[in-house]
Amino acid sequence: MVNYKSMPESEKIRHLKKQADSAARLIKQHRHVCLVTHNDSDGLTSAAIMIQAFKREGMTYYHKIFPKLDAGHVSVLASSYPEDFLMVFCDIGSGQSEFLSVLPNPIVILDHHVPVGKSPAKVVVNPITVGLEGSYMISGAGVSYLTARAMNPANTDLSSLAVVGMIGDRQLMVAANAEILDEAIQAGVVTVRRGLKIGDGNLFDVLMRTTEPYLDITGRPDEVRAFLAGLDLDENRNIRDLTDAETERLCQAVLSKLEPLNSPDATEAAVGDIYYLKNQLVENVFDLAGLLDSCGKDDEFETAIALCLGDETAVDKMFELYRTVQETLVKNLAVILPTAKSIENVSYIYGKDLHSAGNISTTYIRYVCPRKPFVCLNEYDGMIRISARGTRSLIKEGLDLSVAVKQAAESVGGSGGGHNIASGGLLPTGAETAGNFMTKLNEIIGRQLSPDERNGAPNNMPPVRMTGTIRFIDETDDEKNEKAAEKMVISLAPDNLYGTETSFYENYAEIQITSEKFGSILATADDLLMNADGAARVKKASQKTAQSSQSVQASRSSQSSQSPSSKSLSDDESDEESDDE
Ligand SMILES: [Mn+2]
Repeated sequence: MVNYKSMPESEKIRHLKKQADSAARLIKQHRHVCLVTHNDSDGLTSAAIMIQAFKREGMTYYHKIFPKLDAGHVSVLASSYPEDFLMVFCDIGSGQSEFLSVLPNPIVILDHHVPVGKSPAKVVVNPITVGLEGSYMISGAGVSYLTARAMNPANTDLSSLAVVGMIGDRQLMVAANAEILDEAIQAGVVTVRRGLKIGDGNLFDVLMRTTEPYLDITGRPDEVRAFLAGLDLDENRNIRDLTDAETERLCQAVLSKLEPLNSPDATEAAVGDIYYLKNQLVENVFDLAGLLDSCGKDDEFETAIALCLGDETAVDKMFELYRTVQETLVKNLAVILPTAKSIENVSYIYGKDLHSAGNISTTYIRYVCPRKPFVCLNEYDGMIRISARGTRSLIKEGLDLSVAVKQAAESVGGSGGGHNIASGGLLPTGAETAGNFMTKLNEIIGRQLSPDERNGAPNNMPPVRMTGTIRFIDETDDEKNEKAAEKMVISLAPDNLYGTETSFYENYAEIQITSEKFGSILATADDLLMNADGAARVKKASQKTAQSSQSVQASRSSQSSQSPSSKSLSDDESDEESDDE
């Protein structure tokens, strides 16, 4: 048994790629495939990646798309395709081992959701099985891309679609995601620009209908106009054509609107890198991810796949659909968000026939109240659909929604699962069931977030506070002049995180992390180093494309000073380590 827990991240990625190699080998032994994918933008881009990989091998394929896989779907699959067809599941299938085991076909699963039960698949490629986070380090499209690339190195052009999947699933550019982005930049299929992380279009229009970020001006024409006038920006300008200075002005204004929330998830979702996909018909990654999501919800699967495969006739139709979906969502949010209630450990909305429950949940926890986990209960089609969301700081405090929703749902005769930060479930209908579910969920989340419970420490113990330090050092004269270490520390924005502080010195910069729990110091350090590594790699790659050598130096220096510092952190506190496990 391999111990993935203590393995460095790069090793975990290497193991994931080994799984992708096995999947690629098995796929290439088959001529006929049935591809089954999820219906969101990550699932649809996974599909587009695999379809192109199959085509390039001269394989024939059939494609099915499901929002959720149940026993009925699987029995239809079993009766529709001959037993020698390979079944490939993308961005779906990890939670359905029991159903899938009725399939006589060989199975490959390319997924990033939490595996449940013993999978009947011949090959599973899943980051969680090698100790990587499926919720933010790699998406279904990322896993599919690794497999496609293992099938043929010429498939690196498909990396741009993998980037769309990451964005669609709201993942972070860290770990495997950072590596894939790096490849996409190297391959010339993606370019990066800093700005507001929203689609292209005229300023008034995009600010009216964009819900990420959801601001106090969203959907309100007078407020949007006043906001733009205050920034001296013409409402008819295309956001893509703004100068760097204008973009910065817009970003700062949005950031200051978000400041009172004190939520790193919100600021990161609003401002940062925008990826332009040079080999896609829709270049702005936020536009393409949004378009695909709205197609998925509207059952316009074929149009979505056609667009990813380069069918120009699909573009106008999809933009129209996307705009309608966005406008409807903005209207719905204005009505629904104020109906939210809050109990001890969780906020919730209970509604009937709600559209886009997932978007409601994400918007609420990110832009209304990030302090508590949020659950949307949507009574629809004779069932109650659950959509639960957390934040990364809540995860650090012990929240695991995949476990909490599953246990609470099962206690009232329902089912559930997903990721620690975002999960879903189904309950039998009825106000009493909903009430019992919420009571149970509140109790479980309360336990998860209780410090005593996680530490296993006896009550009444006085808290011991520990501090870990990460030091970034300017090692060369060039770096000293550029203040590379200082820039790296500032770019990590650790002050947004609980219990961290930064200090700057002549030739180095430090981040101190203080906590009562050794585990959270490690987790925070791990996150920061991962982000530093990702930032350094992305920067290096984009600088290379821009042919500028300066910042490459900066990223190298910060990278090279990481390992000794992180080692000293564990050395200092090594006697505490056993408590954490
Ligand atoms: Mn996904």
